[in-house]
Amino acid sequence: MKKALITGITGQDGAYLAEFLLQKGYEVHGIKRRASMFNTERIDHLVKDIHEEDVRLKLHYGDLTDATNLIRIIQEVQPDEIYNLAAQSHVAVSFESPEYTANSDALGTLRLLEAIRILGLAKKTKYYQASTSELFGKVQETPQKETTPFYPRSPYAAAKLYGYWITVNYREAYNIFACNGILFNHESPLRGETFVTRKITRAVARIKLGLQKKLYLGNLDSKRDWGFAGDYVKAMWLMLQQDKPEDFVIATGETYSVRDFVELAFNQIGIQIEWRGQGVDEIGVDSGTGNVLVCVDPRYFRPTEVDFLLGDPTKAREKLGWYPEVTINQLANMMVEEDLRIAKRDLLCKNNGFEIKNGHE
Ligand code: NDP
Ligand code: GDR
Repeated sequence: MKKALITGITGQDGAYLAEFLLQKGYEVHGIKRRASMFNTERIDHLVKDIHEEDVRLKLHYGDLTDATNLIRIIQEVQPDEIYNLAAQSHVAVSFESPEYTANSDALGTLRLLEAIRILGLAKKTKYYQASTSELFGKVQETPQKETTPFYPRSPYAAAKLYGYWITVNYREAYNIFACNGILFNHESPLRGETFVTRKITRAVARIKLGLQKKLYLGNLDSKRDWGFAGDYVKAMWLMLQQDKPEDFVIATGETYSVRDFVELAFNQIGIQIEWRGQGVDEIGVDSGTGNVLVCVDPRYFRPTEVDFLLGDPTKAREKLGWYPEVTINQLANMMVEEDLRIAKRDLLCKNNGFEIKNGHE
């Protein structure tokens, strides 16, 4: 039985990848951080009681900032494949915590690769690095492909740039089977609530049920190539099944603005959004009732923005046989449906006197 180790298993991609690898018959090990509350909600359905037999998903406490801990876990597990998905993954937050972001996202990558080398696993353990379309940053060429020059525009992207190149370097220097997946934005009902698509679909559901009045957003003009996370984790696995390690762009080849996604999401509940005004005064109005549903709040603007992302997944299609299956409309639909289910539960609780935690940004 093959063994995989996933860092960031409690995140969106970790949850989809763990499920995918378990279905493929892997023994899956995951690294989770110690938190003051339970933090395994996304994978609870996959975790068996540890006292049962045939437990194929095992969790270890750890952190990408702690090298000795990573070495111990890798030594114990002896994985055939490591998927490094852990990161401080929020671009806006990286401007607030740049040093921590560099420590976990840049040096964390180095720590894992060094662990493979120190433990003599260079021939055995294949390594996947969660690289990102944020590397392209300021537009140099469109659509963006494996050979497009990088121009990072945030502490997050700069940290991931180090992660990208140190992965290439360990591949070339020590013959480690190491691949960068340069993944464009991918979303799902499991997406963190502070990323823009989920923030939008969650607001749409809560507005529909009367739990929220308005949605406040930052830059409505930026364009992203949004795919479905469930499709993208398959590409991660495919990269590690090739004869030789290479880097791949994973994208849909279509791009939409934040404004477009707002319209799409409200369409799912039968509301047409009409835009009025400009810049910070722009508002999104329900064309049926005239109610203002969307406002711009400059606090969500970033010091430097990535304006336009559009990926060219030709190499992945030709070499991995990978292509995205879920369209942007299906994606918006599945996210709004799930957020409606959650909002209905919240409303039921509220109507029965239980206050629901709403989180803060
Ligand atoms: P999430 O933010 O949903 O998940 C991040 C995971 O990393 C969580 O499990 C989190 O743990 C864990 N983590 C954060 N910091 C540390 C640390 N210091 N030590 C150990 N674990 C840590 O991200 P996604 O699932 O969306 O993304 C997965 C990876 O892919 C990330 O590296 C991201 O940067 C990258 N990426 C994502 C894209 C996307 O569109 N989703 C596109 C391109 C790249 P906890 O649950 O405790 O917070
Ligand atoms: P991104 O995703 O920065 O592309 O990084 P995010 O969803 O945070 O932002 C996308 C675009 O939407 C604009 N925006 C807002 N963003 C957020 N979060 N909140 C808002 O209110 C808002 N209003 C407008 C942003 O300015 C931006 O232009 C994601 C992460 O998953 C990274 O880890 C990953 O590497 C990249 O995708 C590819």
